[in-house]
Amino acid sequence: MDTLILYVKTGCPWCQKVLDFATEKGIQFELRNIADPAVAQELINRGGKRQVPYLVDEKNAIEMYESADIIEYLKKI
Ligand SMILES: N[C@@H](CCC(=O)N[C@@H](CS)C(=O)NCC(=O)O)C(=O)O
Repeated sequence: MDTLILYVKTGCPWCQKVLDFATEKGIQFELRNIADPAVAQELINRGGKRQVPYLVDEKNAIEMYESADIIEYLKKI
């Protein structure tokens, strides 16, 4: 599987929900934490707002906010 990037924030329950689901399914991410202002700016440039979790699947040119949508997407890949 190609690299999946997940923008997260420490202590974010919605991020944790996605991370727990991914662990169950054996899916791995490159994690980017928006505690780093440069990463937060990168997220805003990509998606338009500062909200995590945010998934990037570069191979399939898919990017999305919303933990429930991310989990539904991960079920299909
Ligand atoms: N409905 C969204 C809620 C996401 C959400 O509320 N994320 C918070 C952190 S838990 C956030 O990004 N807040 C902006 C910030 O922390 O800068 C989801 O399920 O993904």
